[in-house]
Amino acid sequence: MSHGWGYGANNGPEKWGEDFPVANGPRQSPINIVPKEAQYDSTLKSLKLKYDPSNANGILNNGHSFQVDYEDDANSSILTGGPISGTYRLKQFHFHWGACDGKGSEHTVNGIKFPCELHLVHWNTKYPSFGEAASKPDGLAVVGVFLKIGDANPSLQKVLDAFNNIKTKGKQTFSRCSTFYLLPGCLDYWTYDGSLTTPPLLESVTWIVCKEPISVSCEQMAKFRSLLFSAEGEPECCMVDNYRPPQPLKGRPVRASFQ
Ligand code: SG4
Ligand code: ZN
Repeated sequence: MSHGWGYGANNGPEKWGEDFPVANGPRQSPINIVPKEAQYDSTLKSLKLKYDPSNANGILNNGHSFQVDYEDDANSSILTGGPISGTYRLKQFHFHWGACDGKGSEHTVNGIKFPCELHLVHWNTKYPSFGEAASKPDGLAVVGVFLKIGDANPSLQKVLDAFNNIKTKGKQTFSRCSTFYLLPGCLDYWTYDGSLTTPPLLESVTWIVCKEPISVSCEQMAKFRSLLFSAEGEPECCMVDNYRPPQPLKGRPVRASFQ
């Protein structure tokens, strides 16, 4: 991987293990979720997400995805309940998507891929910072939400409107793009112990994958695909297929919050 990791033939998920041996570790993500093999766990609590859109800090094209960063110096946007104990703070959210609608999600359900998957990344406030939490087994909790083609999603529009300013790698816009409520109506979820889905692939993530998708229109998906992996002045390379395929379960239980 001479030019750093990415999603291309020469630096994509198949090659990540060369620089990051944990790629073949015991709790890698994403996974294929097989609903009939998930164990209903009546002790799982309901998810409590309290998000303050006014502490969204700006949108960044990091050359792998784009992310909306949050100020995380106070408990303004937090996740509690669900499979976790304590309080986890929202750090950022980002997406993974395909070149066409038949692929793009990282998790799959019965082998089925969705066109896009949203990840809301939180860190455990029992640690002093995101950086410290990111290497602890209970350091991070990521809520995954599938997107399926349907009506245009008004909550996405504010983010999409910023895309002209973050077309290339390294671009950032500080417009306080507020008002996302990007969660499905029903918060039933599957949960399992996993990892970051990009290098450094740290095995520190409690995954919480929502059963119910949210909607996105074809036109909105087309806008995602107009972003570039490449930096300004480099040959243009469309930001598509920025997902890692499912990894071996290796005996891990997948629990369901619903019957
Ligand atoms: C995306 O590349 C994000 O933009 C990254 O955010 C994120 O890394 C990475 O995905 C992995 O996160 O939920 N898919 S994932 O496991 O959150 C981290 C940043 O680079 C460390 C900040
Ligand atoms: Zn992600």
